[in-house]
Amino acid sequence: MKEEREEKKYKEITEDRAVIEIMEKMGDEVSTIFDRSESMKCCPIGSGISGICCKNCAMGPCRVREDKTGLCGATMGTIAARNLARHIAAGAAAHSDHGRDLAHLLGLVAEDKAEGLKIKDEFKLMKFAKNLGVKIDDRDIKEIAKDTSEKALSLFGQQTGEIDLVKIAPEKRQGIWRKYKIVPRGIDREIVETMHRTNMGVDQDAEHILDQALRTALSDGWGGSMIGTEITDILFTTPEPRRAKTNLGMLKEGEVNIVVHGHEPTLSEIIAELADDKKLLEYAKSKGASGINVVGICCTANEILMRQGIAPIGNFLSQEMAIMTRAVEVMVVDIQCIMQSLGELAKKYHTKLITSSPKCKIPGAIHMEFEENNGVKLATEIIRMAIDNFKNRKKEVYIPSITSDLVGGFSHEYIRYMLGGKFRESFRPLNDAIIDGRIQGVVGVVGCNNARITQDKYHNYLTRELIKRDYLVVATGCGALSTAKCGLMIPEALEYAGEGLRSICEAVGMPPVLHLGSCVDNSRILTVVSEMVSEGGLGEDISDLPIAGIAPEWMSEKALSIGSYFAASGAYVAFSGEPIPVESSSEVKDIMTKGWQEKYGGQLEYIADIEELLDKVISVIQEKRKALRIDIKKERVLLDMEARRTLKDV
Ligand code: SF4
Ligand code: MSK
Repeated sequence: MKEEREEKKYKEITEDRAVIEIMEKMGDEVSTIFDRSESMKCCPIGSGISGICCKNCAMGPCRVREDKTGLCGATMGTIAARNLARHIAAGAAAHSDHGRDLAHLLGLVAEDKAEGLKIKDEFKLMKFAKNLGVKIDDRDIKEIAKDTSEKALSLFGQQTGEIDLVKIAPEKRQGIWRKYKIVPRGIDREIVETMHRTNMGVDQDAEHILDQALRTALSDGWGGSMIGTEITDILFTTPEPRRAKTNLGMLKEGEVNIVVHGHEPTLSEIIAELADDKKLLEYAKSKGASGINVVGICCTANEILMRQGIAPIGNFLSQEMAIMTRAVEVMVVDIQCIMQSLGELAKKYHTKLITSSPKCKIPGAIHMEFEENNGVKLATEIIRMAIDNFKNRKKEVYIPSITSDLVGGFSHEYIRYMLGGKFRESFRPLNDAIIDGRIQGVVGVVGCNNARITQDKYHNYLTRELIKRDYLVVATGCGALSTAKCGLMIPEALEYAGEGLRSICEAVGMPPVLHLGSCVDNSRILTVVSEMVSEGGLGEDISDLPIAGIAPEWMSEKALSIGSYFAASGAYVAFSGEPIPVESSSEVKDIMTKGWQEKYGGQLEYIADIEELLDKVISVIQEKRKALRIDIKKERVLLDMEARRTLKDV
């Protein structure tokens, strides 16, 4: 009976069998995020369900309701808009600062000042340089790279005008942004202005504040994140699909296990490459290990999965579980989504937790700072430290023997190639499949895990329901890893797909769910939808396309920035799980739904009930199909030559 109760409890916290096993075996030894989420309930004011709190000056914090203002007279709508805008600014800052580092790194690589790194995708460099207006002609590749780095960096400090990358968006979309004055002028500028405008006593009109929040979010999606994605491809290659395996079962008992975690690809790429180094392998063997096993967590995992086929062993909520297997010699973390609890947790095991970014230190961790000119040296040192730590495993390891296959790494370039073939690469086949109804639409199921919701449950449920109904799903971030863990990211998952989607996926040779990468790689989805528009047949703007985005288990401020840049780009976006922190303000909710829909053709809303959310996403897409007049299924008619001659319009 007790066991049954325990089993039930674990099923409520996660759908991941490997996490359940670890919690069952080791859960009593330590406190995990699941324990803490039980003992500490969410603050209803902060989540915006029963009230809104402002602490933007020392006369507060002021807790307000619809009928009660703050000391300065700030209304609930103003405060909710200000709070959301600040969250978006923080999310945009995180993505964009990541992009800035890569832009800086590209310049150092061009000058041969970054140890172990080189330009791996020259073709992509040319394309990106062109988009930034950098002269190409027959100039040396390193000169082009240097200028591209400088131009990309200049977008952060740009003060006026428009950031160049918005020109990738359809013309009509750019016109909408110009009409409402939300084209980003410079990436840092928009973040700073949002912080200024939301300071005590500045911008007090909710709609006006939220327009600036959208401009800030756009500077992330079409700016910082896009720079991050493009330069990562230039330096580490543009992803192509790779078969790999996922989940905690990819840790290896007899090998030295190194987990890379966070968001940056740089050091982790070098560590993954060096794991095959003969000398290091010999050193590992001399210490009793049979090999060196590099695996990943969160978006660092997505980055190295896409380019090196390295196994992601889990998403956000699995990070503590990895250490609890007692099999991890070293966990190297860089930036974002790293739980502070890892510091204390690692002390209870033999795991060495290493922080590698100059931006992140964690109490209890060893700080070994990555600098662009010490990559190989530092990676070697870390691997040797892991090997030396192998003998220190205190107790018997426990690795759940649970893995799933996956195919990961669909860049927009590869999708074009996959759809059209080597000489005719294009999005035409996708648009045609949508027009003839075999694919009903494209839905991004993206974003985090959240300890307040059963891990992976919503991601997996929605993905299954969507592919069953002939919607192609694209996934990024931790959501992508949820889907991969439950086995939906392989061609074999086509047995769960509807007939139409299956026929297209079989013809092209792709799974029904496409792994597009990490959180910054949501910018790849912007490129895909822009290309779908320019391919023709599905309207003139992103807002005409039968597409939608869902972040069903969102947690990070970055998700709010992503959701907002998609809404500002013309997509319907729904969040579930925990509410967006504006729920108490009907004024702000109206602006973000009806208001944004009218102005920008997209919107962002929270829907608690997952069935309701699914119905809403489907009805929005079906409305778009109707508006495009592709809602009625046409029978495919095969014409002979005589019948063709009678056709007037071909
Ligand atoms: Fe209160 Fe106004 Fe100060 Fe906010 S800015 S804490 S609402 S007085
Ligand atoms: S890691 S931002 S929990 S997706 Fe990109 Fe996952 Fe969300 Fe972090």
